[in-house]
Amino acid sequence: MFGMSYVIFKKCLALIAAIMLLIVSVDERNLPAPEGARIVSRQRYVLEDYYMSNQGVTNDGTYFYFSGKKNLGKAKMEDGEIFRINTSPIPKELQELGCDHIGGLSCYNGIIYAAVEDGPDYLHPFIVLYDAQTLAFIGRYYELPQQLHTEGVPWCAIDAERQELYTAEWSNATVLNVFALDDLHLLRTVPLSEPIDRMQGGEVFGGVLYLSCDEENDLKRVFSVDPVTGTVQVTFNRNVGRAFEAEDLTVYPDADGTPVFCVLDRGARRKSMNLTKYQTD
Ligand SMILES: [Ca+2]
Repeated sequence: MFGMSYVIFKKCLALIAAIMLLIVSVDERNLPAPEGARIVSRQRYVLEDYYMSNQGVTNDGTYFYFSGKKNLGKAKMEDGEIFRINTSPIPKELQELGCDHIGGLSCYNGIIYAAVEDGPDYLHPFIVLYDAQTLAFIGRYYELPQQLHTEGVPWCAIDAERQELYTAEWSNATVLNVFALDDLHLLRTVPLSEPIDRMQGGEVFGGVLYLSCDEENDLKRVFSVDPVTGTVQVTFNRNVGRAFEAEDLTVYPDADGTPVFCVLDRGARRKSMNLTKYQTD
């Protein structure tokens, strides 16, 4: 009897998911094509997958790792299906400080580095470390200088070659913060050639920091920053439309070593997430 109920429950969920996917695809019908890049593919997440994937994304070449506000998720890159979750990843002592939001992710050497912040005063910006295999908290976190993160710490990006981790103020950022990867002490700040607004996430590829920005226009551009010189450039316009909220991004090489940019967007109805893959022209 229980078995039959479970089968019916799963079929109902699948039907609801199919209807939701149909509805959210309507929101994307008239979006203009990106400029400076083309869309390779797009994956949509609804229902419980939405809650696992609405903030952060990173990859290790085999798996995508996602964060929701209070969750972590893991998917094989080949199919994008989320198969492992952690529904209570924020350590208790950080929760007691008011930390209730996981933002952007980056990963290195089997460890996920997650930006975790409190609110509404943003007094405690943290980087919290998780085991990439299990998604379990590994017992290490680092509090970042609050005066450099007055609006929290929405993302972090690891530069494996330079053994550094980057953050910045969420909006109107004028400097890039550079930390040593081993113990996250501040090494320096690098002035940016122009301020960047509403940065939602980043990743380093080929020595360049790429950033997803939730601009208050329809472009939702991807920017690049040279972490040494601070030079800011536009990489491409996504033309996603302001009804969507741009979130984190991650980058991986295709078979030829050319970068594939994977950007998360929260859908117009805030019930779905898109992971869209782009390659530049
Ligand atoms: Ca990321």
